Amino acid sequence: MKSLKLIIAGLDYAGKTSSIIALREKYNFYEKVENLKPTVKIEYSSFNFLNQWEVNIWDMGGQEKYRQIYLDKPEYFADTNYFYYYIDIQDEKKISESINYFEELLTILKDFNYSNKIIICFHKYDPKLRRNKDILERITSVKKKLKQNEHFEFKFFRTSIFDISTLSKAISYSLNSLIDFSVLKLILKGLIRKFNGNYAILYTDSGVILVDFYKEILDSIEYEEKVRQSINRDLVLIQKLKDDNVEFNERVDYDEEIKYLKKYEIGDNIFFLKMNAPKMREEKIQLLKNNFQNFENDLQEIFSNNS
Ligand SMILES: Nc1nc2c(ncn2[C@@H]2O[C@H](COP(=O)(O)OP(=O)(O)OP(=O)(O)O)[C@@H](O)[C@H]2O)c(=O)[nH]1
Ligand SMILES: [Mg+2]
Repeated sequence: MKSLKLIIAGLDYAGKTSSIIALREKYNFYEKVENLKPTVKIEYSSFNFLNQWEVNIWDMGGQEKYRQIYLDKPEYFADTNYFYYYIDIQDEKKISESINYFEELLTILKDFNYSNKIIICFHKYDPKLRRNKDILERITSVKKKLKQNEHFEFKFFRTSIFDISTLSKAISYSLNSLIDFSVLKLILKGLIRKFNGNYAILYTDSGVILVDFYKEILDSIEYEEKVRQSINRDLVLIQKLKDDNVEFNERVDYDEEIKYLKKYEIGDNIFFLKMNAPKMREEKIQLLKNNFQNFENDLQEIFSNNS
């Protein structure tokens, strides 16, 4: 297996360790997170991605005394594959300190020729704050202050432990670029067209989003909210199936729309494909299931070429 180094940095209390726990557990983690102590220096954990990569996570405790240690010894940042920077968007008082620290780290990353995008998470962007004017203005103003230069490209996310889909999207952004999924993306697009679907998402059994495709809808705030909630339900379900070791093959929900989730086992990997579509006749549902069945071959092809 290939090793990857993923760093998560930011000031103390930004929510780094909480996010790692929330992403790993997906439900019933709130108590654990509420009582978290500050991370002492660096906490290491690792994560197997598709049985091909061992992703080593460096959760860099952000208290001042630890930051000083890292800045004095930049080697900590050598050979970083993915760099995530957390900014607590609720804490206005610490924003400028956070930007300063970020800029010091950028200098170090530049010296080590860090080459991927820098991922910036505006964290604690909780669902109830989504239309909060102060927070939105703060995000805009921080973005302006962060100096993008010829060395780096930034990618921004708004994340919260109260919406796991936001965390999954942030981490998936890096991981799903490791494999070329363009063929699968086209297939999902085709499925959406054929069944007039709203969206189709391919997950790993640890909740990484490998490929997703959304039908474009103009009324996007409401639509986005619906998609987020749907992804959160999928992520919790997929995690529970794993935690409780439940036999599962497929599931169709007939609400006001059809929701179809199917599990695939390809070699040692487990995947789930989800599609939401408007109500359809029984024959069409059967056709949808046949199409999902065929998708197994497409997965097989991608993963036999990549292993
Ligand atoms: N409202 C809100 N609170 C959060 C969120 N994420 C984390 N927190 C809270 O923020 C506090 C600090 O979180 P930690 O994960 O310990 O922060 P950290 O960045 O790891 O801090 P250090 O280890 O000192 O660097 C915890 O009490 C969490 O409950 C979030 O998305 N929203
Ligand atoms: Mg921590």
